[in-house]
Amino acid sequence: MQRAQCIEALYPELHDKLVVTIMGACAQELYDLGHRENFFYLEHAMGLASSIGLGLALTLPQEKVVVLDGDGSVLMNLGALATLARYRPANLVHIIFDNGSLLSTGGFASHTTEGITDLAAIARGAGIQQVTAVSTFYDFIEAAADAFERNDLSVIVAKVEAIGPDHYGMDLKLPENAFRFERYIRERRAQTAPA
Ligand SMILES: Cc1ncc(C[n+]2csc(CCOP(=O)(O)OP(=O)(O)O)c2C)c(N)n1
Repeated sequence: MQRAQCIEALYPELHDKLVVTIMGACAQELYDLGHRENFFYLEHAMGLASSIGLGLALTLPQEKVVVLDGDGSVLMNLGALATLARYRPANLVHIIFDNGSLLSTGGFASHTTEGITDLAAIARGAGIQQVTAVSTFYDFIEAAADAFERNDLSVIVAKVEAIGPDHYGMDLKLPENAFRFERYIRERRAQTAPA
């Protein structure tokens, strides 16, 4: 299973959700499908995409928040899983694409390579109730559909091949993306606020 294929399948479902991705390959794959104002690509701050997602989910309970993460990034900030479990925002879906690799910076093996570290087990041990580990495209689609419908914190660990885009480059710098994302949220809140 390839992450790009998974993201492409998710894409139509993401139009009404707040989406936070890690940097590099994952961000590029989503961006290449067509940027939307509800997408935020967290550059540089490895390991913090789920922390940003948690903050959004807690402060915007009417929104569904989707975090697209990577194994290397999650390993950089494992405590975030315990924090997610503790606050358990019902509107957060955390998808970890586990390619066993730090792909975006050259493809060095991560701790999940060859089954050494089991991120789904860590998420369960952190106290997250809804954790699904998948390795086929069909199971991924089913797990994502369930998580999007479920009103509970959900984590999906998707084993994917260590394959990324053949190019990098987004015409959207981090500050511009952040300002526009914030404006999108503000305008959406104004539209949906009770009169
Ligand atoms: C604290 C920190 N260390 C290192 C980097 C450099 N870096 C950027 S992306 C990346 C790899 C990310 O790996 P993963 O989350 O597994 O995603 P993948 O690239 O495999 O899609 C690294 C090491 C960084 N941005 N921040």
